[in-house]
Amino acid sequence: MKKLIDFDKEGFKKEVITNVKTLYRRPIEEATPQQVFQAVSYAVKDDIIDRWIATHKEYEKKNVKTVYYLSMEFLMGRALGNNLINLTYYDAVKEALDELGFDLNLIEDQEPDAALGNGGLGRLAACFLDSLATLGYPAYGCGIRYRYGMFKQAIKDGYQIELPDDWLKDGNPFEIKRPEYAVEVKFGGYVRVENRDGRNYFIQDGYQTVRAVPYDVPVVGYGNNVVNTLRIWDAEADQEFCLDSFDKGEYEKAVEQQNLAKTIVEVLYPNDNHYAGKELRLRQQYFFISASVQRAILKFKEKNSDIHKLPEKITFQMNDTHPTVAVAELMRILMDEEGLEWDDAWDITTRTCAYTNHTIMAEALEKWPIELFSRLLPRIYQIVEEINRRFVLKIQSMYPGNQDKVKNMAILYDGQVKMAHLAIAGSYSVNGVAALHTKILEERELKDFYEMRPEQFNNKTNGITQRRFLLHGNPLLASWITDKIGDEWIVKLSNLKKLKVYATDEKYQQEFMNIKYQNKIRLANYIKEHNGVDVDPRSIFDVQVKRLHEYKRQLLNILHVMYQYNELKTNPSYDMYPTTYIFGAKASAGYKRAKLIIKLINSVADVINNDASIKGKIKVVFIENYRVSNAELIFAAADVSEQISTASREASGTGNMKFMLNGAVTLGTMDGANVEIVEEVGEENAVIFGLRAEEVMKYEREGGYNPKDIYNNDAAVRTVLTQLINGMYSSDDPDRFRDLYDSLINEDVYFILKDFASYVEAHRKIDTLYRDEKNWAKMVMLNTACSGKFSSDRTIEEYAKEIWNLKKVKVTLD
Ligand code: CJB
Repeated sequence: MKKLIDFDKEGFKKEVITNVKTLYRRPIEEATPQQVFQAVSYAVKDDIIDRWIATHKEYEKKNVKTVYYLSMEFLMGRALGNNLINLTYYDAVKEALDELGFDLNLIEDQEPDAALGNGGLGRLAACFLDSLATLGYPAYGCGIRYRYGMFKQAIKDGYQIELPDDWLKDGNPFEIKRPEYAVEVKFGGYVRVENRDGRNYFIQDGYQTVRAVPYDVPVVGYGNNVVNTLRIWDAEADQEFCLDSFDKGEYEKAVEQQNLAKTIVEVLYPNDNHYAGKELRLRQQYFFISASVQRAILKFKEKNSDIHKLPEKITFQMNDTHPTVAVAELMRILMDEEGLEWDDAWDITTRTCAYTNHTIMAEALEKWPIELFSRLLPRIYQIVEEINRRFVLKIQSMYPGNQDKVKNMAILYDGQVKMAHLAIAGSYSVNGVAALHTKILEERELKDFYEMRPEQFNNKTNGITQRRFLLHGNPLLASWITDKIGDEWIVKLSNLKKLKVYATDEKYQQEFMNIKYQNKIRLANYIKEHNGVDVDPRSIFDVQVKRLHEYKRQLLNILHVMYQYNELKTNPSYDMYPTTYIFGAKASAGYKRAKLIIKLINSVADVINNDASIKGKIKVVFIENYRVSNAELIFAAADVSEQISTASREASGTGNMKFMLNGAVTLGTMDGANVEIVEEVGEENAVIFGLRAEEVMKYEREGGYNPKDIYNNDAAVRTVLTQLINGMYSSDDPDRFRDLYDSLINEDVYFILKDFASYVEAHRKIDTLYRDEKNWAKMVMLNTACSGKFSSDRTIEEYAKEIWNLKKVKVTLD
């Protein structure tokens, strides 16, 4: 691995020992692993801080343009290992700790995941931060310092249980509180108009305030001295809680403010691709947006005197609809605080904001009841009303008399504030996250907006960081690759294509497959330790890990397992390669059907894993508490990557890319970025099945299809469906899974039965391909070799050039 700095091993060891002493009043021999983790992290932070300061000095000196990535979610995972990797001294620290008698892997395991996100959207934000720092682009991530992150999942009697994620209980060694940058955020009250010197000023009165206090977390670039900032906001009561107050009114007000502040940042909403419409969620959104935008403007003004230059120095990139209140907040600041007129403010705002759409799922697009929105954010609501009034005039002048256009595009309609429409009206760029997704936005979901302003739309296919998901997560493969092609792939993933020549060479095939085998053993050990299930590393590891959602079709996967089990039991000539089906998924706490699917997977696992008669041909494993840290082990060990969403529904997917990078074959539908994966690796090196997006959308236009036709004509489907309600997997309560049965037989909105036969065939194909060892090795090696496009470095270069207009900065240390 590239050496950035001469690592002073002895100095580092001393610092760790001193840290244990000063933090815990203990000699290192008596320190717990958690204490060693803290001490090591503080020693690493020491190195980070110098680079952090140098980076910001450089940014200020050059007065650079900065992107503010506004996101409700940053699914960062653990920091220590990643920071060591990016400081380029992971191996050296490992050695230093060895000498002190500690195993770095075990020390890393002491760190809780920073799970400030749900799934793909939050993890994408984290990968983007890694790439921005590595490429040397000035950037802030802006989010919320949730007191409790994504819940911890336990499985009890096959059911998901949610436990609070108290991730800050031992303290977060990398963060720094910055009270000097605190700002006030106002909620509620009313707006009064005051005329001064012939101009109307809008003043919010009778409001409650919350103090937003930032915590900065360093984001270390790979081997380049750049350290960017993830700024997450905590909320504090505005007034000191005055315990001596005998004035009951004052006392109650103080308590109220304390509670308001506390509840805002209390917990991450555990919904993925679904919004619940809760008032507290809107509070969270405005809280972090107002704080982030206010702070960004203050910082801008330190170096720039003309507010009209804002678009030259800042882009606010809005990660989905969640932060789109930023459009109105920026308008508020420009008009009410900077004194600009509407047109001027609007011109600046619409050249400063940009919006990324991450989903076409209707239930994910946020719409707030006007009643709630205007009560909570009275001044912001006024501004939204005016934005809407002008926007509707524009629609009417472009399409006179066309009421449908107004209905489809207005920001305020049917008593609701439509956040996606606000985002589009207020942004200079709207992007989708994979080619197919962007096409669907342009041609269907956002067609009217696209027709009005096609130049606003663009695609930025998602990516992932190879630093975490290969260099850190799969050290064996990483060093094999470096052996073959040098280590530049760490910052230039397209180099992996140089591996193609090895894919047909038997010696290298064996090396590659041996690494896969070692990684499978590592995962098998994890499964044994956490699930108590023995799995055979020689079996096919067929993996589906992602959030549980009906559109992602974990149900299709488990129905197929049930089908295969039937074949094994009843068809003497049925032959299959031993396969371990591995699942990992959290379901939103309130998503009943998703939770029932988890129970089904575990119930099927119970029956099949305990049936000796099938001689272990099928094993089913549900990995508890799927999260970033165990994901790294899982991707490295997979043979088959299940990416089986209903075509058109998965905007992109990013797990698909992590599997590919680590040498797994995609078994998937032509959805999201799967389309581009197949384009890169070739159809012969993936297994594709099911309806295409156009076919799905055609059925939908024509009112769906009739699942009963399939039930009536396909005996295998019939048998499997019957087993959902005959007690085979729920002997204590045969009706347990009836809801799943009913959903399939009556509507099947996700085309599970429709795609079933094709899915069965796809699995047969995997089985045949896997038996041909040489060809399989070639396939998986080509998957790794062709995954270069899917680095988030490529994605970020595209954003930086085509949307943000950022310049790279070089940082040197004195
Ligand atoms: N996505 O994770 C979420 N949550 C949402 O609320 C909406 C979308 C996902 O975003 C990822 C990053 O763009 C996509 O890869 C994924 O397809 C999408 O579901």
